[in-house]
Amino acid sequence: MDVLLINGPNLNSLGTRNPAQYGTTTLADVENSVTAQGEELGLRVECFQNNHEGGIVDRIHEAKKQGCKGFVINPGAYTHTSIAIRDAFEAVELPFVEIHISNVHAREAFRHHSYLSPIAAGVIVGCGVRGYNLALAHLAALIEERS
Ligand code: CA2
Repeated sequence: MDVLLINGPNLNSLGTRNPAQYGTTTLADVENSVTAQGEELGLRVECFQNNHEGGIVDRIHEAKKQGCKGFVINPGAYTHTSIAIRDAFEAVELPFVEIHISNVHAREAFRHHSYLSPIAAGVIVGCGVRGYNLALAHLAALIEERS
């Protein structure tokens, strides 16, 4: 695996509820699209969705051991609360691109702060699910530059 795509809590419901905020594309659609884009870029993408903070922390550490070169992550609501996920990224010392489907800055004030953004290699916000592809394109360029 070269890149791990991580989706946090509730994103398993993508495309099935709240289409006004998050659209009608399902998580499986997103994962298939990013995996196919990775193949075109010569990157093996693995996908992981988890509703638990510790599960995400564990997967970040495991990915490092598996030789992962970087991450695309939509941390969901953990964006706004999780020092543990930030610490995991600091520990593995690999680049990650943070993506949010909605424009969090146009929403409630509690969504304006991210614990991850200050250490992210890039942040994509408010571009809908296309943001996942934009995030992988940026991460691929970073990985290429570092090789
Ligand atoms: O805009 C984003 O991508 C968010 O990361 C989505 C999170 C939210 O807590 C962040 O502030 C912004 C929520 C994910 C919930 O996903 C659902 C998808 C469809 C239906 C219900 C929830």
